[in-house]
Amino acid sequence: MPKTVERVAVLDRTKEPGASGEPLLLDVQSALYDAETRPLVIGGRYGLGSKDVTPDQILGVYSHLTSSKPKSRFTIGIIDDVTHLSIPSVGSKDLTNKQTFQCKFFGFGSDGTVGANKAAIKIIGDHTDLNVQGYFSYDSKKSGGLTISHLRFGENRIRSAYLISEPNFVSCSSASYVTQYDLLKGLKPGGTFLLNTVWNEDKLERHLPAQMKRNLAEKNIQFYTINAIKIAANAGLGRRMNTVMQTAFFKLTSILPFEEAFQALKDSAVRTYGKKDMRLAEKNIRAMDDTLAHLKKIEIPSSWKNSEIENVPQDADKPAYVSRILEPVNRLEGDSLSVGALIENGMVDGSYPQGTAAYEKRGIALEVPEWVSDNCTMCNECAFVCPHAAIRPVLVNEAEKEAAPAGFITREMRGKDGLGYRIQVSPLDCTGCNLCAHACPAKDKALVMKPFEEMEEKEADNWSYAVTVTPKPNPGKKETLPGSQFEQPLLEFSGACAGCGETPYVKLLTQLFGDRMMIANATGCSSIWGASAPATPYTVNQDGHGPAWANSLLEDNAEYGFGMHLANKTLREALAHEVDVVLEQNEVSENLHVALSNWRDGMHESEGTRERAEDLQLALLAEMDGHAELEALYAKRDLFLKRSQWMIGGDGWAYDIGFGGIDHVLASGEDVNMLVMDNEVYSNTGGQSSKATPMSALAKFASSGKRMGKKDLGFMAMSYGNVYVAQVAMGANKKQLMKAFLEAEKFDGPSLIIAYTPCITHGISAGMKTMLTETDLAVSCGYWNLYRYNPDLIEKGKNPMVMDFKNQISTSSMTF
Ligand SMILES: Cc1ncc(C[n+]2csc(CCOP(=O)(O)OP(=O)(O)O)c2C)c(N)n1
Ligand code: SF4
Ligand code: SF4
Ligand code: SF4
Repeated sequence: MPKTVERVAVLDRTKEPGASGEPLLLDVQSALYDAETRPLVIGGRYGLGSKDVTPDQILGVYSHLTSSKPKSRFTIGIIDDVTHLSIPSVGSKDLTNKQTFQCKFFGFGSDGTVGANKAAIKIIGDHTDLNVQGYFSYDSKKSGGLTISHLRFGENRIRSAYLISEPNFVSCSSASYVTQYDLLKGLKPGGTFLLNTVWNEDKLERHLPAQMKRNLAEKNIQFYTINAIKIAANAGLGRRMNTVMQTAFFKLTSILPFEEAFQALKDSAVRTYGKKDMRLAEKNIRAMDDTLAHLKKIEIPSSWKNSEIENVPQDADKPAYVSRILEPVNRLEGDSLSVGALIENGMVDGSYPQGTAAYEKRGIALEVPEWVSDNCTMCNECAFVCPHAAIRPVLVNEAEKEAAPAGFITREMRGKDGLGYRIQVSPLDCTGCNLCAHACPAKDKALVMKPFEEMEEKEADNWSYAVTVTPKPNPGKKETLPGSQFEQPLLEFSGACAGCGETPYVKLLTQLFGDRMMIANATGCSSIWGASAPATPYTVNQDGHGPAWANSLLEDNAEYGFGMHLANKTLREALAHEVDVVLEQNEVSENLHVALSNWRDGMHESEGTRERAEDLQLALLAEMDGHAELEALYAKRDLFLKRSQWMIGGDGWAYDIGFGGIDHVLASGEDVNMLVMDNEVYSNTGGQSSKATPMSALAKFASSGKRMGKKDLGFMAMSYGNVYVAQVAMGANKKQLMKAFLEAEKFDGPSLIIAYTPCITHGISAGMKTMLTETDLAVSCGYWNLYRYNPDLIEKGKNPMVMDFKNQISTSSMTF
């Protein structure tokens, strides 16, 4: 280090609460302690919360070092208006070489954009001497979320280790993004914007936001559209439109002579897909050929320069958290939120308000189901299977029918005077997975998939109205399939993949027990779709009751949930002791005595727990004034209800990484419930094999076929003798699934439910719309056995093992 150095700033990408400084800072300070010209050494934190570290932040550090009184501790990339440790920014700066061509691709998770961009980098790297760079950023949703690919190409070495802020080219795979993100932010004047859309000029005029129109016109942007979905679908590629967008990219940029790029793309398709199936390669080539004919240059009307930016009226009922935190984060403006804003919105302890996924309205479906009322048998199966709670039966009374929007037709609910029934979809929350339409058992289908735009126009008001009608008492029984669906799902609009096999199970649990559930969630897909910050899909009912949810780790989830259970149990036992004392003193009214005794007798019973808890609360309220002991009981009213303790997670948790804890907790004999969503791989990390992966299956880490057979977790648990164990499969037998959930929760001891769970990582050839059929095939070919092992039956002199599948195998395992 030159002797002339007077000041040093050390940057640590960590925060060490309680330490006198971060590790690298302390090391540098120690190393320079004996230096002759001991310079001033200050320490900063950077890149926390995965924040991008940009040139202006680093320039800010230099600038700060030269200030008269530099802070000894500081932070960059965060606006800290509470401890005031952040240092001022020097304003946005892109230091990337001007010759470097920068591109941003806004994709839709699993549409192939990221893969296509990786392929583009390879093509350009292979065919030119250009330097190439790619970085891929994702939101917290599973597939169907936002992906942004940042690509740089140039003759000079690329040293820009930060995201692109001033692109030459922007591509967008989803037209719904035009209102959600500032897609043109930083796009250079004269740059190119490519939009995948079905809109023609008239519709562009109607749908593009005014700010975007202004930018396009003022910056003289070269604007192109393409209907990539249609081209991909015509070529037999479903919604995988990456090939189309990639071809358009090479056509619109001159990074490579187009003919050369075109040939390279075709070669790449043959290399990538040809090995498995030459027909797939041919479909891709057909899509490429079609692209050129359909790429359309939009002449930007000069009037767009003066587009008037409308003032969108704010919804007064919207919680502050939604408008101040959720919406800016979802607009990709989260980095501009200050520490103070988080504190003001109640996020000091790291907890998030529930039910905020309902405000996201992602609009990611291409097609949405339309209800054909005359064909409907009111079976509620559609709502039962929907992974996103985007389709529901709605009940309306006469007055609500009168007040409903014109298109809100209803069917009469037989035997329920005047009650109208309707199946209502929320187009903006639907993912277009098709499961409901597939599951609809009506002879003439009562659900037909229709284009999103059409359904959004027809159904948006109907959905808005449906969520305002008063909740009605369940006209059926909550314990039956149709009846369960009249209960409000307390898990809705999660960020799981379209058609996910996991969420319908958990959604059903919330309909049965959600108002008193405590969930410990293992890390895995369910911890991601269960809490995709900033939105939370777990929600509350009209009384403010809903599941309490938390995620600890993959390896300790059973113990984590066990801790929740023991804490609750200990507190309730102490409360029971206090109740006993009051009962023994025998100085309360008969009414309160009955309420206390009922509560005491049934404190471990799920059935009727809410009624007993409410009765006791009311009885205490009536006579507690001036009675310290009664007031003390009332203060603990949160403990009156018997909680329903669940530990949930995937097979990676249950069979592998968290197995030791599961075994320990099952052996404890305590009253807890576990749900294992067995998709037979580690899905969240891309499909690695687990001990649940069946023999010979191909998975990551088992690329030549898994050598060992699948571990029998259910059998292991059954060997304890006092554990309730069930295997279930939603598409195969919904009634058996219901029975298993109800019995497990009722069982006064540990229970384990292993649920067969198709997943996008399985690569089901017909797509996730056949998710339920897959589970059915798994059962009917004898691969997945449905059973319930209920130790309670032993006491009744019965066989505890109930096989819920037919002896006869009806499907060949090859079909499965
Ligand atoms: C101890 C530990 N190892 C690895 C990981 C990385 N990891 C996060 S989620 C996950 C996959 C979990 O798979 P599974 O339990 O089957 O749930 P799924 O994602 O399939 O729902 C892994 C390996 C981790 N979080 N903790
Ligand atoms: S298409 Fe899928 S997400 Fe949409 S309502 Fe049907 S089941 Fe739900
Ligand atoms: S599954 Fe079909 S028949 Fe059943 S309620 Fe839904 S729309 Fe009606
Ligand atoms: S379990 Fe599979 S389908 Fe569900 S969110 Fe995870 S990856 Fe997607």
